[in-house]
This record gives sequence, C-alpha cells and structure tokens, in this order.
Amino acid sequence: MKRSELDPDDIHIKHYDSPTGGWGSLKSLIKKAEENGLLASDIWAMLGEQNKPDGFMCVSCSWAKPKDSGPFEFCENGAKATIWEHDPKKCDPEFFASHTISELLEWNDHDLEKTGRLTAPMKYNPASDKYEPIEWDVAFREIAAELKSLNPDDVVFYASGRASLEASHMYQLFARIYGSNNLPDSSNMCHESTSVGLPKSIGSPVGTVQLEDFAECDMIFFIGHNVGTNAPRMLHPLQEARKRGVPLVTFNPLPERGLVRFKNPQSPAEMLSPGPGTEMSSDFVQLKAGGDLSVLTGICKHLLVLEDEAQRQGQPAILDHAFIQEHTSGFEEFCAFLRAENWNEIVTRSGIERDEIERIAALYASKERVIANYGMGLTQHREGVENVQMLCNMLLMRGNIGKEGAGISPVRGHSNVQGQRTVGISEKPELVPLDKLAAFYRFEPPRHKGLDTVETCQGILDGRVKGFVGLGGNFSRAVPETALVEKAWRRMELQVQIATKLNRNHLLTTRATYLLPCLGRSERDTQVTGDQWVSMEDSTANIHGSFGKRAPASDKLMSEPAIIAKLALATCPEKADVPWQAWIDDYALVRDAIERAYPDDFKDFNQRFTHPGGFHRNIVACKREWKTDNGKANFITPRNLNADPDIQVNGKNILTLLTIRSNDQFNTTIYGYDDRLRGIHGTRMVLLLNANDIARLGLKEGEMVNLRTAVEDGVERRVEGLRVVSYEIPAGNCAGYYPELNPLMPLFHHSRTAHVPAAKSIPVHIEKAGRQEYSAARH
Ligand SMILES: Nc1nc2c(c(=O)[nH]1)N[C@H]1C(S)=C(S)[C@@H](COP(=O)(O)OP(=O)(O)OC[C@H]3O[C@@H](n4cnc5c(=O)[nH]c(N)nc54)[C@H](O)[C@@H]3O)O[C@H]1N2
Ligand SMILES: Nc1nc2c(c(=O)[nH]1)N[C@H]1C(S)=C(S)[C@@H](COP(=O)(O)OP(=O)(O)OC[C@H]3O[C@@H](n4cnc5c(=O)[nH]c(N)nc54)[C@H](O)[C@@H]3O)O[C@H]1N2
Ligand SMILES: [Mo]
Repeated sequence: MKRSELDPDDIHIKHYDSPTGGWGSLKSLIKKAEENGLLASDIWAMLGEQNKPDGFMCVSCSWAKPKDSGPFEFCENGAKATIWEHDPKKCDPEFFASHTISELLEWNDHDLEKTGRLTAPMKYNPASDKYEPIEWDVAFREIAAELKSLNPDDVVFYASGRASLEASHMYQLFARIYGSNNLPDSSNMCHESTSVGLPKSIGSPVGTVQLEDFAECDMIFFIGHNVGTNAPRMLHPLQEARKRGVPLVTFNPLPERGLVRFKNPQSPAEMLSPGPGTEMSSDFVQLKAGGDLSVLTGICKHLLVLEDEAQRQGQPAILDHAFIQEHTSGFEEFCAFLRAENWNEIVTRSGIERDEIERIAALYASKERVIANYGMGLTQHREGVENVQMLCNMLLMRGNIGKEGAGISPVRGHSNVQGQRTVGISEKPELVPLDKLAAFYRFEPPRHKGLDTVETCQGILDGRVKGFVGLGGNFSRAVPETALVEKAWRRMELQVQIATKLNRNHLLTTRATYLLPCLGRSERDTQVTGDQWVSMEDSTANIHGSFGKRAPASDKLMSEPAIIAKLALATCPEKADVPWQAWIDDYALVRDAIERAYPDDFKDFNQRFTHPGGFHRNIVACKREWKTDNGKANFITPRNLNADPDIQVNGKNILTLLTIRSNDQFNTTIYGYDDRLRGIHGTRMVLLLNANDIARLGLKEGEMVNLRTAVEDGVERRVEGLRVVSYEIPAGNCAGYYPELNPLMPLFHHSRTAHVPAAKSIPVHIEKAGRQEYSAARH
C-alpha cells in the first residue's frame, strides 16, 4: 500500500449556501460509513446507543447530553467519530511487518489513521526500523525498568482529553506516585485560558450555564466557536431559542454556515420542507481576528453611556447596581478604563463600526437573561485570558451570572477534557487535593509545579524532557513549532503511547518506544466482576455514565484503566498503598476513590452517574457564591486592547493567520479532504484570503503560495504549497487548516498567563513558490 496521492482533478472550491445539518449532513455520513466498509444496519444500531443513559457517550465533542434523548442523539460529526473508532480495518502486526517507520513517515495523517485500529502491543526495533509485537507483561516490565532509570521530573504524562474519569484519576495518581507532576493535557492548548481566567473572575474554572438555561434565556452571544462543525448537537438548543425569537449575536471573522442557517437532520418535518432552514445568527459581527477584546470593551463602554442617559431621564437603571454592590469588586477601576478607551482604537482593532457596537450594546441592555458561549476564537490568543475575563465583565455589569437563563458557557473540546482536570490531571499542584491523596495512599506526592504543554515542548527542545507517556492524543502534531519539536523528539529515551489508531507522533521513535493499543469507548470492557461502566464530565459540568456494548476490535486490547494500573503495578508497587488490581476488577471502586477525594462534586457518585442527564457538579458560582480570594466576583481590567503583542502590523504585507478545523476532521484525525460547509473539496492545503488582499498582493485565485512566519527570531518557519481561495474574511486576516499549518506557530507565541498557543493570530508573510516575498509595494 502506498500513501494516497490526492488527485488535482478532485479539488474544487465552490460557495456553499445550504443550511448546516439537512440532507448534506446525512449524505456525508452515509458516504463516510460506506468508505469505512460498514453496513447501514450496523451504523444505525451503533448510533442508537450514542449519548443514551444506557449507552456510550460520544467520543467527539463535550457538549451536554440531554435527559430526555430522542431515538437518535447524535450529529454528523459525532457519528463520524463513532464510525472512525469502529473501523473494521486493522493496523495489526502484519501491517507493521510490511512497513518500515521511515516509509510510514512519508504517509499523511489521513492515511496513517485509515490503516485501522491498533490490535496488539508493539515495540519499535531500530535494527529492522519496524514496530514488532511484544507481550503485554514484557512491555509493562520493560517500560517500568525504563521509567525507573529516569528522573521522574524528566518524564511527562500527557493526556488528550478523551479518557474517562476513572482512567484519568488513576493516571494522575500513577504519575504522582512515580514522582512526577508533569501532567499537561490538551486543555493546555484549548480552554486553559478559561481555567486560568474564570477562577479570578467568578471563582470557578468551569462555566455556569446548563442545558435548561437555553430554554430560559432571552439573548445569546456566540463568540469564536464553529458550532456547526465542532459541537453540532448544540445547534438544537440554539435553534429552539431562535424559534422563540431570542436574538443570537455572533462574533466571528468567518461566516460559518452553522451560525448562518441550520436544518435539523433528526426532524422529518424540517428535512421534508423545502425552506432554507432556521436563520441562526440574528446579528453577525464579522470582526477581525483578535478584535473581541475591543468589541467587548466597546459594548461595556456604551453600557455606561446608556446608564448615564437612563439616570438623567429617570428611566430604570441599565446596570445591575444591587448585584454589583453586593457581589462584585473592581467595578470603579473597570469603569475608569472604559471611559478612558477611545472609539478610534476600538474600531480600528476590531474592524467594526462604532454604531454597530452601540447597537449590540443597546440590544444587550434590553435583555434580562443572557448567555455567552465561546470557543477557540476567544481562548487561543496571546491575551486569551483577558478575552475571557472581559466577557465576564460584560456579563457581570448586568448581573448575568448566577441566575436562570444566563451565564458564561465555555464550549469545551474533547469529550472528557473538563473532567480530566476535575479529577486531578493537572500540572498545577495547588489544584489537586495532594494532602488527601498522600493520606489515602500513604505516599509523598511531589509538591512543585509540573510542566504544561508549552513547557514540555521547551523541555523536549532543550533535551531536559527524556520520557513521554501519552494517554491518547497526537502531541507532536498538535503543538506549536512542530518542525523543531519533531526533530528534538527522537532524542528522548522513552516513549509510551496508549492509543486506538496510528498517528504521526507514534512514528517519532525514541531510544525505547512502545505502542499500547486500548479499547475505544463504544467497546465492551469486560473485567472479572463483569462489563464495566465508565464516566465523563461534559461542558456544562454534568457527569454521565458510559457503557460500551460493541465487540472489541481485537481480543488483545486492554482498557485504559487496566493499562494504567498494570504500568503502576510494574513500576512502583512499593511506593504507595493503592488497590490497583481491585480497581481493574471493578471500576466502581475507582469511582468511590474519586468521591473520597472530591466529596463536594461527586457525592453518591456510583448511585447517581447513570441517571438520565447525569448529575451536576457543585458549581457554586451558579448560586452566586464566589470562591475567589476576596469572596467576590471580580471585574478585571485588561492592560490595553492589544490582543496580540506579536502582531506588529508595521507593513501591509503582514497578515494575521487563524488556524481552523474543517468539517472533516477531529483535531489531528483527518477523516477526509472535504470541508463541505466552507465549499472546499479535495484538499486541505488552502489559504483563505479576502478578495481585496488577493488583488492588493497581486495574487490570483487558485495560485499556489507559501507562508512564512513574520517573526524575526532567527528561526525560519515556512509551510509550502497552499492554494489561494477567495473567501469572506476580513482584509488583513487569512485562514488555513490545523495541524498542517502548525510549523508556523512559534513556541513563545502563547497566552501570557495560561500558555495556550495563540493559534488564532499568527503573523505571516505570503510568498510565491520561488520564495519571493509578496508586498504591497511591489505589486
Ligand atoms: N468535528 C469536530 N468536533 C470537534 C473538534 C474537531 O476537530 N472536529 N475538536 C474538538 C476540540 S478539542 C475543540 S477545542 C473544539 C474546537 O471548536 P472551536 O472552538 O469551534 O474551534 P475552531 O474550529 O478552531 O474554530 C474557532 C472558531 O473561531 C473563529 N475565530 C478565529 N479567530 C477568532 C477571533 O479572533 N475572534 C473570534 N470571535 N472568532 C475567531 C474561527 O473562524 C472559527 O469559527 O471542538 C471540539 N469538537
Ligand atoms: N494550530 C492549531 N493547533 C491546535 C489547535 C488549533 O486550533 N490550531 N487546537 C488545539 C486543541 S483545542 C487541542 S484539544 C489539541 C488536540 O491535541 P490532541 O488531543 O493531542 O490530539 P487528537 O488529534 O485529539 O488525538 C488523536 C489521537 O488520539 C488517539 N485516540 C483516539 N481515541 C482514543 C481513545 O479512546 N483512547 C486513547 N488512548 N487514544 C485515543 C488516536 O490514536 C488519535 O490518533 O490540538 C491543539 N492544537
Ligand atoms: Mo481542544
């Protein structure tokens, strides 16, 4: 088998103006299933189990699962993820016997994962340059010996956000007993800006909105999230709100289809009606990337003007004075900042006119119960934390936190990324109940801060990090500075990857490299006490049970909890008193352990987690109790409106690149080469540009260009071979796909305080294939 070459004749770009969902969604799904060799009857049986109280929780996004589910509770992309996991093809020892790693390194991401499910534990043999089978017990013994030969501080235990609460709690305990707090997870590249920003604002690292609030709200903000692709089930509550006439105000540089029109593929009435579907955004604010801080400041600034006017005219107040007085701190300083900011700067930085911002502010001022949702467009900036806190400020001004139908709603990524942090996967020891763990299991956990994702990359580049254990994910492909990280990766001593499918990270072999295949979530997990349940936490802090019923892809697979426990038993059984074997036998005991460590959040865990709709963690900000240092919700004043100090637009030929996901991928997992909702087919190597920029730079649609990072630090970062596509994107911005464009992201280009890579604002130059730089001056 050779890696597939894309046929240039298959590439076509055309405007897509149908609704999200609808027949396009069903067609895309059926095509995907057929490509994977699945029968229609299998698919429907499997999808009927998805997101049900007695079935498995979707492996795609983390959006809330309703109590009263219909016969099918899935979306196009959740179904794709399930189909992808349920791949009848096998990436088995025979496959590895016939391909060297050097050869596989030439394959692309799509083709690597398309080889199918990993079926047996493998170890890399440098002599043959191949992965070769190894017995589980031998693998555990050898990995333990390797781990023991390393300094625990030099080993990183990464988690990608998918593993269950049970596996995650066991994983962090194993790492800490071994002696390491190096527990970064994908959240470090994602919503860490939320986890760092919200606790200072409202004393909670997670949002305050629940599914029921959508039925009560009278206005919705939707900021920097591509819901039609990345959390499509969320379109249902949004659509219901729209049908009630609730305004939905979107901030996004791209006119994402899901935020324009939607037809519910699970509603026969809608599918059969010829209409264009529901209009999703009532107001689409197509701001420049990084312009959110400015628009939000403008809205807040105008609220003060409206308040002054209301007072002058003896009208009801615009601000919620009682709430501000009783519950908040920092309002005076924040007002002084708002009054001092000038409109010219707000308009220039956001690209949005003052009267438009004032109109949105007036709309907001007229509503009583407002929800603000947001995603990567807000968090993946140098000032991502400030962005999140500014959104909080706006909500606090009108008391929109801690009341029904209102609140802040970070839309998380991976299906259990929020839960992993809840049960102890964190490099920040102050967030973990270490004293309790020490007392329960009689060991001394390390107390110093561990490495986060950016620091791990730095450690790999410096040669300080010597071992990497991955609980899922494709770390080297997802991080910034990919080219340098990949090169340095091979200098490590040890790599252990627990995974379901082969990816590029697995091919970056280190001195000792092990690939441990695990069960997927939809698969039956049988242990001595019977088939096991696991659990996860969704974006709205509800905990759900998940029960896999499908036959495992291979009888050699082990579950994630079992792999972790066996690693712990082989590596450091003497260092602590943990009933690892009993935990493998019965995961209910792990849930008891979680409840013991986190009694407030997990009260009666085993009794409650299989209830329809799950149970809500005890998020006290929802009740207006603030677990902040001063016991108040805080207005936090940003330093200035510059969302990105690396973007010095000192020449017109520097553009701001935002890296985005297509409708045919799950992070680094590439399902295919079509981005139906953006009208791009047959290729991912595109650069979306404003028509005026194309003309200004003397480019032509369809022309091939290269991108080079516009940062002068002695490192050359370049991605070649991108096709110019004219797109409705603000002038000065351009967009292309992650992970292909990750080599352009400098490692230092991240949120100052949360260290989230600033993937939505990378300064770039466009070059012609001959490496001649394009500048406005020359053309
Ligand atoms: N099918 C599918 N589902 C997924 C994933 C997937 O890859 N595929 N990934 C999962 C994960 S881990 C995550 S974190 C989420 C990601 O889901 P999203 O948060 O939607 O992330 P992105 O796809 O990166 O898109 C970010 C959106 O922000 C916009 N944007 C970019 N820059 C700015 C800006 O400066 N301001 C504003 N206001 N908007 C901006 C982009 O145009 C885009 O619409 O989805 C999860 N769900
Ligand atoms: N430029 C740019 N970079 C980004 C982003 C961006 O928007 N732009 N987004 C960032 C974000 S939000 C995130 S979350 C990260 C994602 O980074 P990661 O979480 O590291 O990457 P994924 O692509 O989700 O990981 C896919 C792999 O997980 C494994 N896997 C799948 N299912 C399972 C399972 O059930 N168990 C186990 N053990 N393994 C499994 C498979 O082997 C698969 O190849 O990327 C970040 N990087
Ligand atoms: Mo994410």
